[in-house]
Amino acid sequence: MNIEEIAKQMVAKGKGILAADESTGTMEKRLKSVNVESNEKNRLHFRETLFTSPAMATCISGVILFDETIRQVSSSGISIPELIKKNGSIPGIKVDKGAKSLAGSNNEKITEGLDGLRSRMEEYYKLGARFAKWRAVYSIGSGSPSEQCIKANAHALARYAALVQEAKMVPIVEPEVLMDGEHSIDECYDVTSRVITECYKELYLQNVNLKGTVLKPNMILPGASCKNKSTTDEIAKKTLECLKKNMPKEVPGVAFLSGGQSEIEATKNLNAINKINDTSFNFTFSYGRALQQSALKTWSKSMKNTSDIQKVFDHRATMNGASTEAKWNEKLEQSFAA
Ligand code: 5MM
Repeated sequence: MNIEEIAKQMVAKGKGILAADESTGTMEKRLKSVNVESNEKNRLHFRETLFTSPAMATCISGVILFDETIRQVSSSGISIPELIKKNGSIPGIKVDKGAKSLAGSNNEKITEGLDGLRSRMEEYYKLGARFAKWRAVYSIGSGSPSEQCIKANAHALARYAALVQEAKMVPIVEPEVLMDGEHSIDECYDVTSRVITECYKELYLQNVNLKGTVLKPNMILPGASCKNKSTTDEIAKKTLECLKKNMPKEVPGVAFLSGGQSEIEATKNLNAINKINDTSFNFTFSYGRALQQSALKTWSKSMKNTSDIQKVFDHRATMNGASTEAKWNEKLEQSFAA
């Protein structure tokens, strides 16, 4: 498959991406929150339980892996990327080295990881990855994000994307405007517009083939501590408007991050966006927390009970799959029998 075909498959209707690329530090926090020790064996066990779940074939188009996981071997003896492929999904890899302090800024972040990326991409291709992910983060605050932060991160995202395409893989471009803070939904709209516009300026400059990319943005939401809450319809309307205005038509689709929304909110909002989608873009999910939270809790209670854990994960994946086609509703949500 060429990169344009892979990108289309990643955002195909009815399916979405499982973001299982938590770095060791983040995984430690997640496992600690359910009182499980974070070691290599436990991290692999949880992830393998999801990767062998029936919903992988029906609702998951791709899985983003962390460097540790792409090198691991499953209990059935095949490598993790092979296992993912066998279950009908595309293996991908997170290649950034994390958001670090941006020199000369007021506490803002720049995502690092460009040095040596060309040779790392060659290796990841050999290991089976067919797409990659790089996440930039932006906080909303007084004077933030600055032009400096927006431009520096857009440049890095575009340089990354060009290197990924050179290695015949699809870059997921993830500029995440964080939900933390008291900002309004309109401030989120404005900042996200500036961030996305700058990303595409840089992607053009670096000659990235937009048909072979996927955008992974935040939805347009009020800050988590904002007093004025927004309705699902308002979130959907503003998210669609923002992306319509700032995304080039060539991009095949969008795979949203969940960014701290609850599992149900993330599903509901995606469904509402798809209900009013009048564009050529496919809107799907690339959720980490909003796909894994309940499954992680179930796993922590009884690691050996694979069928219960997979039931919980399959339900979430199925609900989000339905949302990509605007077919989700409360009744469907309640259909889950634990
Ligand atoms: C799954 O979490 C990803 C990796 O996080 P760290 O590098 O901080 O360990 C993260 O990039 C994720 O892919 C996106 O933020 C989407 O995840 P959510 O949980 O926001 O849907």
